Amino acid sequence: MNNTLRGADIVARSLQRMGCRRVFTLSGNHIMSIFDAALDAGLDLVHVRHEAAAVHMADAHGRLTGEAGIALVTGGPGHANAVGALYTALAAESPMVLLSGHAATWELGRGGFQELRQAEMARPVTKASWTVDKAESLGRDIGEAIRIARSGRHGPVHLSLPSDLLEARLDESTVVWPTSTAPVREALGDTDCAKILSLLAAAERPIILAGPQMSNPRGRDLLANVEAATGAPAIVLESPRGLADATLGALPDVVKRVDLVVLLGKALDFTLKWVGAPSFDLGVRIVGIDPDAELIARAKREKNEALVFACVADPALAADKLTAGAKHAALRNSAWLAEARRALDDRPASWREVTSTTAGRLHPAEVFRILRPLVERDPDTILICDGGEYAQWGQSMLPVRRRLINGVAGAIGSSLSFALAARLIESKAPVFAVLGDGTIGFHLSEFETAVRRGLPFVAILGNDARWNAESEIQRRDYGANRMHGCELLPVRYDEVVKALGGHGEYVERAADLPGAIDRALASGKPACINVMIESTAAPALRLPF
Ligand SMILES: Cc1ncc(C[n+]2csc(CCOP(=O)(O)OP(=O)(O)O)c2C)c(N)n1
Ligand SMILES: [Mg+2]
Repeated sequence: MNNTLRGADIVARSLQRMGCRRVFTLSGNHIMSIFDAALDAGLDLVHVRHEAAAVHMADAHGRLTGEAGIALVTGGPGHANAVGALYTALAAESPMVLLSGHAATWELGRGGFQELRQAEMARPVTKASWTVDKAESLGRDIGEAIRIARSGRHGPVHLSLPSDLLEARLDESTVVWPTSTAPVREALGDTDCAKILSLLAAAERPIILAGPQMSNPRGRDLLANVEAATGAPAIVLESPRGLADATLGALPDVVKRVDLVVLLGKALDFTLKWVGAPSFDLGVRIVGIDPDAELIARAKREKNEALVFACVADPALAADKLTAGAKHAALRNSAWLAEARRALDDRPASWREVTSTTAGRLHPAEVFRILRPLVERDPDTILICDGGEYAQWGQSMLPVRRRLINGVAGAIGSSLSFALAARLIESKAPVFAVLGDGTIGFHLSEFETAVRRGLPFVAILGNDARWNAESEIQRRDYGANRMHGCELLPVRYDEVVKALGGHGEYVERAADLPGAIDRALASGKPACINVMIESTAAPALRLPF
């Protein structure tokens, strides 16, 4: 048998051919053949401590690069652990592929080792999910999965790989290798563009709301351009707190007054209160631009004639075309734009002075006043925000171009995995992760992965010894005397990180924080600055400041 290949070699070589050299993974019986094949294909296996972390890392890779991130896990329980994290990637519109080992085809229905209906399990949290049925088509299916992940509205795709197909040997001439992965991107038509620009021109107080896919620096640049050209403030809604996300300042006051909403790849959903009263004016009109015809149809059902125009188009291509078209039409509404921008970007003057009222604890605003010049020092800095109330202060006070948040899914716990993946992409600029003490527990052991791989980042942990976001709900809805089940211990997470081989700092006074951050950055290690904070509700910004 000359020129024979294992199925596993086809998988590894296909990934290499597609330019996916880095694979986030955790070992397991079903996939050891791929680990072996990775040696010859030159794949870099970043192996982690929990399958969900591998998915979060592939998600971060997808969001930061626009290329598909790849996660590889074993079958059964490994796959089950990974699936939860796909929910975050789906809601964040992140292009990534989860490859899972799988019981051999001859075992199925017979009580095979770790047998599980994996593709069905992943289907609700992916754009597409299937089990490869022939060793010959492993390569083609991987190419197809990557293409789907990067087409239309980006998102995760799952492939299950039965172990007998991975171990099968076949003649190289029978292999179907992946071909072009050019993603499908629908352009905005000339007539549609003209129609949308005329609606924008006729509006007095328009706004453009973009979806998570536009949250990368390129998307943000396109939005800045379309905003400047049309006079309509253009913002990304990427948080489960939606209009009320602290990043967006007094957006709730702005949207109350808008007369036209242009949804630019933004699903009409709970995050924007379905563009309904009382959050929006009853007479508001809506334009929908979306890569997904089904979401346009859903918006039509929801809004009827208030949806005055809708079309299928890629949001980035549409933003570019609207910008070019608006320049010619000289559309501008500068007074409205200036007013809206102030509401979105200004912060209360009192935040410059606010300090903690509890000895030995900082107010979150003190932490982020100190951190702000450090995130602004290098334009390539990557900021990651994750968790409840404390991280909302960070999102509100740290304007950066490169930012990852846990996203519309509202699932906490991804930030350490994100930080590690971010450092693999950005070799020089600082990577900061802002997270709460509840949140850090989900994937604390990824500090070991980061130490092992030599991937420095600085976690700025806000430790209030509680799941405060939920405590705040209890205080608000049930009363201060009914707050229970959300307390944690004031753990020395900095010591845990030291034990895992990283750098740890413990801070109880604002004056000690700058030095701690400097030492953490200088250590060249993955670091955790354990900042004791007072429990503080997320900021709710309403005009006038
Ligand atoms: C996976 C997941 N589990 C639970 C929740 C509910 N939840 C949201 S914020 C939060 C508290 C986070 O606590 P911490 O990280 O300490 O931040 P804090 O609110 O205390 O600042 C919880 C439990 C969630 N969003 N996602
Ligand atoms: Mg907390």
